[in-house]
Amino acid sequence: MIRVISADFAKSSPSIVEALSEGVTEALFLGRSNVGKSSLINALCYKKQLAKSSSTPGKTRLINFFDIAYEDEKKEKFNARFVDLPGFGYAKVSKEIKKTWEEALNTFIKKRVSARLFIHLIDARHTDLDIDKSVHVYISSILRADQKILNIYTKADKLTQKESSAIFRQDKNALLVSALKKSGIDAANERIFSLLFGKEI
Ligand SMILES: Nc1nc2c(ncn2[C@@H]2O[C@H](COP(=O)(O)OP(=O)(O)OP(=O)(O)O)[C@@H](O)[C@H]2O)c(=O)[nH]1
Ligand SMILES: [Mg+2]
Repeated sequence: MIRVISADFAKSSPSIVEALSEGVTEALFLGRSNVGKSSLINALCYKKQLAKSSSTPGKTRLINFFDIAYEDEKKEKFNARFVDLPGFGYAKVSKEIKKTWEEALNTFIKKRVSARLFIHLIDARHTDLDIDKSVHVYISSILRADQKILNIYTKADKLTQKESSAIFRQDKNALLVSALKKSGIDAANERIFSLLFGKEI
């Protein structure tokens, strides 16, 4: 089994210009505002307030970098970074601010050489939203040969048994997680690790 043995805040930056230097393999967490990006990062790292989460949408306004160390069964260590991003589609700011944020976010996503994995978070209760379709189309359109996309369904604790079965019928390998109940977290970490480092575990 793979484990996160350390996770530390590294830096916040408003744009790619101030971002950490490239080099460490990165997983970018994206999805609509309030879907649970920051909460999932905390759960994956077994920490409570590493990434700031809030019930008010639009909490994450900067690009936040976290240094992660994984350890495999043979005690080999692997360094990675998790990048917590502002949510797409947060409307409650002025058009001008929204435009500035979205441009900064798009530039970062497109230009970040170290980005190897786009983790697209989708609310398990609403798997068919237009905004998620646009996010998917957008990431697919800029995806380089060395990059992958992983979908993770969040807030699984809010689903009935019947609703979660429906998700698995659509996609038998679906990753369904709850940051609240800490379910699906180990499976998510293993999938993220193997996509980042190309290793099956
Ligand atoms: N029930 C439940 N609530 C969750 C879960 N994950 C996150 N939440 C709640 O959803 C809200 C938003 O969580 P965040 O992690 O801040 O979401 P975010 O995607 O980072 O939001 P922005 O930074 O605004 O884009 C908070 O009130 C969380 O407590 C979960 O697994 N289950
Ligand atoms: Mg956030």
